[in-house]
Amino acid sequence: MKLIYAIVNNDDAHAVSSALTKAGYQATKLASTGGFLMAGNTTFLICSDDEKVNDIIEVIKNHSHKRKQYVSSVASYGESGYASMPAEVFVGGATIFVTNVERFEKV
Ligand code: 2BA
Repeated sequence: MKLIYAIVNNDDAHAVSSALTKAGYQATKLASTGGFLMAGNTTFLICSDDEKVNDIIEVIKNHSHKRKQYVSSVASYGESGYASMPAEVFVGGATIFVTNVERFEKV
């Protein structure tokens, strides 16, 4: 058994959630925050049989999109001061971790 953690953009969360349900996979959604952009994202927890992991990742991949986001960075000009300049970062599609599950129970 594996536990899949998938961090997706909030804008894709609904589509990912619907696609997982439609494909017959159970998932738990957690509201999360990216440590770099400090923006909200969604973390899915999905526990599944080993042989289904690739299919689940494919479902997530098909509904998660790459996007450009801007983060403000500060440039210093010595004594003449500072200027705030937006820097581009590419976020997503999905960041996925797969771990082993030692024990799984529903009691
Ligand atoms: P954030 O930490 O808010 O990162 C958003 C995007 O900012 C990242 O997109 C990446 O393009 C950029 N970024 C992050 N840290 C950076 C740094 N130190 N220098 C320059 N650019 C940086 P993604 O890589 O697609 O990550 C999207 C979200 O997935 C992240 O949001 C974070 O919540 C999660 N994530 C990504 N890698 C992770 C990891 N190794 N461990 C845990 N969570 C991770």
